[in-house]
Amino acid sequence: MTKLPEITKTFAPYGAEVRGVDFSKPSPEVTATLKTMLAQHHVLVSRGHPTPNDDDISNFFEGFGELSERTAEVQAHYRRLSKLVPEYLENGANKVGTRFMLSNVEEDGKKLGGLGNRELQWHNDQADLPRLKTISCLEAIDFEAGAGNTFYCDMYAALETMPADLRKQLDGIFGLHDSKRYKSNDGATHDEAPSAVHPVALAHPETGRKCLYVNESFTSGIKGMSAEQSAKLLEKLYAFAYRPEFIYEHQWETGDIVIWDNVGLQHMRNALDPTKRRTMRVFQGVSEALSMPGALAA
Ligand SMILES: O=C(O)CCC(=O)C(=O)O
Ligand SMILES: [Fe+2]
Repeated sequence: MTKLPEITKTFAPYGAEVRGVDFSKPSPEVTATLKTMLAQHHVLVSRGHPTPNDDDISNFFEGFGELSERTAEVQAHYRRLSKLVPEYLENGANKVGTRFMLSNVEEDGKKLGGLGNRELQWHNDQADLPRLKTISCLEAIDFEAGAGNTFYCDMYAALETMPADLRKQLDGIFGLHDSKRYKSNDGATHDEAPSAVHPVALAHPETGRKCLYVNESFTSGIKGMSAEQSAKLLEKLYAFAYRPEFIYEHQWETGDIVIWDNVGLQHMRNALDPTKRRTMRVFQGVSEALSMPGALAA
């Protein structure tokens, strides 16, 4: 019988440490258990396990849905991104479909991964694509204490605790998302950016629970509203949502594998401390469902 993972510790205001995830042995029971845990805890931290290899972790996530990195949209997205941030794909196998690395470390004149020490504002990964990426995952390959943590914000809680008059304004409206605001290292913008339209109050495709789905990195406006109206509403929503009681700060340790619900949670990081090493392996996770019928055509 498959041994099922267990929660060994919970964090505040959410997040949990999970023991017993063998990434080399995917099984439907393990996937189902982790999905239930994610619905409850949102962020799962696997700590103190052997580092899985790339193939194992890909097989493991395949149990959850279509691997995001294998979808045509994501491959096109990373091809564009690699023009902007070439080192993003330079982790030994400079092609789409392998692991991406994020790093502020340079060895022998070669960057170990992308993004350097750059700050990242609140976002859902790939919110600028029509297919929702339901799960995201990062592994700390080399993390020096104090290099820079990752922060998560619970957008289910944000939607559910919002004043009723503000919440009501969100019914039936749609956010416009693209990565034009994503800047390259030299400040150039992302002109060929893809775009997507998603409901502002968006239901998680599997649980049906609704969350607030606009974010300060990708959301350029609200469909059908003037720039001024959109900016005003978005500002109000962000002021409500990005507040301390909804935020979990993940304090990384080398070897941590963190899996999170990338629909109901947003994440960000501050600019990193350039004097401290930080290298993360990015697992693209899975992106299976469209946020609404017709989203691909949007
Ligand atoms: O480095 C981090 O803490 C987060 C990275 C991230 O959010 C991203 O690459 O999309
Ligand atoms: Fe991200």
